[in-house]
Amino acid sequence: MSSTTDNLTLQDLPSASDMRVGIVVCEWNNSITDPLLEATVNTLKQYGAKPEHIMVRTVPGSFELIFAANKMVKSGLVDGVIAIGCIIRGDTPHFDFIAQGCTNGLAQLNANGNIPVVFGVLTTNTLEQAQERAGGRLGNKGEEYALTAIKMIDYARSYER
Ligand code: DLZ
Repeated sequence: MSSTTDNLTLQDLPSASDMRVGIVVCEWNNSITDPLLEATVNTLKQYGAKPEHIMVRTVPGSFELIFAANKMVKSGLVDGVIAIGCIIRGDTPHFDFIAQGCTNGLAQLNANGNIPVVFGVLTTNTLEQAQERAGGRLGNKGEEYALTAIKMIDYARSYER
């Protein structure tokens, strides 16, 4: 089974003990988004985040992540936002529109907001591919989302120090 350390270095990772992290998670494909959320929260705690500093909000689908993440960014309540969703290709072009809209929307937020937005959206051809990345053969991407948030919050703070 692969792990986050295959993709990310854990060297010099800062403590998350003073970080407030917002998570927006989708109801769609919740058999995937639930384990992604769980791994994200557990990893944040493992690196020192206080449970009371982790704000979790739920939205219907990945298209709603844009609005919800934007609200969180502007709230001033958190230092970084993780958007978690899972879009699985179906028989119609809907997949492409939602995946593209969601990706572009979150990318815009990430580029233009004052705090980082982590793209925790799986886009897969099959449910099986998503399962492999949500606690299956390829690990749980939620760990990567948490570590990325910690790294990016620290990066943002480097401009304030
Ligand atoms: C409509 C739809 C479809 C077909 N597939 C997904 C999906 O695979 N993953 C997901 O997160 N959401 C999906 N949705 C719902 C849309 O994201 C959105 O909630 C609706 O279009 C209403 O805006």
